[in-house]
Amino acid sequence: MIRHPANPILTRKDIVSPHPALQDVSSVFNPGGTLFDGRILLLLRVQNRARETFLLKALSQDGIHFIVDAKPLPFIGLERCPHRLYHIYDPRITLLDGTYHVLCALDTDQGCFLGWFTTPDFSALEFQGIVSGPDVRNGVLFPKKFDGYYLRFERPNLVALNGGVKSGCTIVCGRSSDLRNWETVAEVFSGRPHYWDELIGSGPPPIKTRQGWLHLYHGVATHFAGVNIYQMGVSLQDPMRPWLTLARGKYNILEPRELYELTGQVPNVVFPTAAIPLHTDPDGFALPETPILVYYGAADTCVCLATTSPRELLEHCNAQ
Ligand code: BMA
Repeated sequence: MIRHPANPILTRKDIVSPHPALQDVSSVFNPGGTLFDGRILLLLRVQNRARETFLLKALSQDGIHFIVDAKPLPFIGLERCPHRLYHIYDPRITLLDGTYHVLCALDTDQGCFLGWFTTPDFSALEFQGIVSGPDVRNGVLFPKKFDGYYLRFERPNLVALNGGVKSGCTIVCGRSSDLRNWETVAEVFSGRPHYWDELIGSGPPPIKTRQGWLHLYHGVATHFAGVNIYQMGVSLQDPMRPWLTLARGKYNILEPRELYELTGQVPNVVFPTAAIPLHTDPDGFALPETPILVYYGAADTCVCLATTSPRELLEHCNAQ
């Protein structure tokens, strides 16, 4: 992965808004991303000094310089949510059947759920419902159907960390015929205790290549007591049955090294949430040498960009 020299490409200073809750915000990180109308669109997670969370849309021609909306993206239909909502965050965007689908984590008193939102044009996000049981995060939807089913990867939070926060060490694959009711098909893979990816969760929605689905994920090394290290890794998933793992890199492909990754609101974090291949063939497969723009949250404080290509990611999957 090559870090962009302009990193961090978005910081709290880029949030300029007349909105009273968006004055002098604390952080902007973990953005969802997609191509939209010939441009790169990011949905930024913005946290203010009351520790409230907002999603702001940002658009760019070159993927580096962004124009950020002055107002938070409105939500439609949140009154249908049966639980009190504290935070809607870490959006993952998938274009499917002509609609943009956004899966977010929802913090409630009953736990963290996956929330499903849709939009045709990013003027607002329409809440479609809670689409998981409690204690699930990192939901990523595949951009096509498989044998009549929609598929997603998700990460149940079954591990209690210090301080009671729940995390997880196994990514599972769910399927659904209506995007609303989901059942687990299979485990995808688990964390590797004692190594870089002890706890894991999917990053951006997987990228379609001729070899299979390139799947970026985050791994957490917890064995340094208080200091969790969030890194990025890659696996290759079967083209037709993506819960099958064809290859998984032994090494992380990005780890906190730069100051903006090492220090901040949560130190030692690189957390990928968007990966955009710039060129695909007519069947939607990413071209082997096309740049992939990977957007990640650094130290839960700012947004960074690293680039790679399908060929390089495939090499990393097979590195032993
Ligand atoms: C994870 C999520 C992310 C966050 C990361 C590092 O569990 O909460 O939103 O970026 O921890 O703090």
